[in-house]
Amino acid sequence: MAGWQGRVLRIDLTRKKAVVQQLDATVARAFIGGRGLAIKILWDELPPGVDPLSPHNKLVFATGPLTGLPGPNFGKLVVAAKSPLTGGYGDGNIGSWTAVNLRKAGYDALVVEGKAEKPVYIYIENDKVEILDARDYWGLNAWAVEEKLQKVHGRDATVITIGPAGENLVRFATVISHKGRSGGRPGMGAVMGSKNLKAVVVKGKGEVPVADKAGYQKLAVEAVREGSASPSYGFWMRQGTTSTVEWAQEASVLPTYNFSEGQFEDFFKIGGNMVEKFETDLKSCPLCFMACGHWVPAESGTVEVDYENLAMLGSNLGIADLSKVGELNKIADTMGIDTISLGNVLGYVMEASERGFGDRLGFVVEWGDYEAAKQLAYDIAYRRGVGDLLAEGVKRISERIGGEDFAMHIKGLEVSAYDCHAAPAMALAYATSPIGAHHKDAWVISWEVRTDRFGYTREKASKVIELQRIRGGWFETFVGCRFPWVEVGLSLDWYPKLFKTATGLDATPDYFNEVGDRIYALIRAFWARELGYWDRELDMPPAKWFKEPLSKGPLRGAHLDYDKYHELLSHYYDLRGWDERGIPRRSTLKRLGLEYVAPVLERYVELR
Ligand code: PTT
Repeated sequence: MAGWQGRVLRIDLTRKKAVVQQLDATVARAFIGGRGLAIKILWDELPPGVDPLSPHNKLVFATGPLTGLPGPNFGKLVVAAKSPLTGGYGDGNIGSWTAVNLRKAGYDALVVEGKAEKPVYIYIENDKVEILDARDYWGLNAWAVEEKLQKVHGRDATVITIGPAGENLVRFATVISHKGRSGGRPGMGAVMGSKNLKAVVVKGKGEVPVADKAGYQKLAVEAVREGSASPSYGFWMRQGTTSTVEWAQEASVLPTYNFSEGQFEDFFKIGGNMVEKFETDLKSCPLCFMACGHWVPAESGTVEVDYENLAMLGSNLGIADLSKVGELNKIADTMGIDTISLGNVLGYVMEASERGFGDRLGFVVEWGDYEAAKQLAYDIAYRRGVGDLLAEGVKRISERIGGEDFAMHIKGLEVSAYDCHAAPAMALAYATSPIGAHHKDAWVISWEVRTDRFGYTREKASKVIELQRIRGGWFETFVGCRFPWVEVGLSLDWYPKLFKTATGLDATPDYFNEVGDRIYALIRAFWARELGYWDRELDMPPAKWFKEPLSKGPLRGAHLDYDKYHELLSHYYDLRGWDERGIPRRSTLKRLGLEYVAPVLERYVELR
């Protein structure tokens, strides 16, 4: 099976055992790798309804057949588990040398199960696999752990770790690598912490298998050359994702004051131009020609900033100072907390304060209060005082103290940085994302604002699916960064060609799309099984976007329409072959080769 290592490393921390399992070729073809492999493992192996923070949950680090190869940015892996934040499927895609090294060490994936008695870390060097004492590392922040582990194991040993937030089971704790990469928004860091696992350290000394080495090499060089010659490449290298602040302001979708408005008067103080002016360093994931990591001065030292971080910790909180936003970003990176969820939780607190919930919170925080935001971020990471409640995420907080209408989440995952008062397709993309309100599967908003901004058409539902197939089906399974395609317009045609030379398999766009559909159907089944029910209300965007129109700016008065949104959602279900409640039809499961799912699924929902 060229292209895949054909080996999955499984480590049971309870029994202190490591075994290597062969990767079944049929599974590899049907699910490819990354997210596909992760959901297949979680569906097949998790006891239904398992507590995500129990030893029975499994944490999957999965690469794909392109991971670790030179070419347009294949230095990433998917980290997945049942989410402690949402109770459904959770994953993230993190850039790290650990992705490359895992493949070079001879594995397509690492699956961690059980729970260690005491803090440990995993050390992998090809066939040598050790579970080592992590007591000296427990409690350290994510950056310090990485430095210390590399001192012990050498700089060629690469690290994915958690910070204190993961140890303290903050429900939106992430895993961290290379000081600026964070992955697994729906609490993958908490799952790791629940297993008493501080870090995974990998050295890989072998080769990544390729079917046609010369053919692959040639294509990879040409693809990178094409990407680097793109007219947008120069600007991208200067500002990366941070120029999205200016774009979002112009389009009235910049989250402002907890998603109450789409424009922020001081946007320019936290935007791409400011980042370009003060930039101190530029870093990239492994094997990347695009370097999205722009480092700027923070209050203490420097930090990498991205669009989501600037918007969620800046405009969304009314904080208009790059070094202060950078500092909040840095706290999130060192503590191992997702910036998007952090920005939502703090935004919720500020709005709750404004609406007179101070007595329920026990304190009041004004918009733009940076010192309070900083303090709360640390309190969340250590679950100190009110931080213990805030570490639960906005869904649970609002269920406890009220204000559900302004708790900005879908299925429990806090909303990424695009306001949807005037973007129904983006709202649909969030609502139908397989992990909750994340933008990664369908960043349809750039298309939407250029076309029929206010429409709820079938074409929009179709566009969301088209993007979900490519982003969720292609890039999350062969596992590479989507930025070459999204940001500098690298043609999608390269990927099936690269895949073919890497694996020897003919891979048409239809093949990848079908794999994507299979994964989406299986993830949906997983949600229904784990929640024990399903209802289309779970695919609804936050109430605020329907009930509270934008109060200023060129789109003043804009809001989502409840009935029309339901029509849009029905189009989406229909196009996917799902029933009117959002459950894949029996015929759809059959078409996708998922017949084995039906008998389990119908214990929880009626199949149509
Ligand atoms: C990703 C999410 C994003 S998406 C951002 S900024 W982005 C936030 N970054 C955080 C951060 O930083 N620190 C922190 N403590 N929390 C953070 N939370 C947020 O996490 C790097 C890039 C980016 S930057 C994006 S869009 C693209 N995402 C890809 C994806 O999802 N799949 C894929 N095949 N390719 C992608 N390429 C791009 O990668 P999650 P990363 Mg990612 C400091 O992790 O869980 O998916 O959440 O991880 O390697 O840092 O992504 O404007």
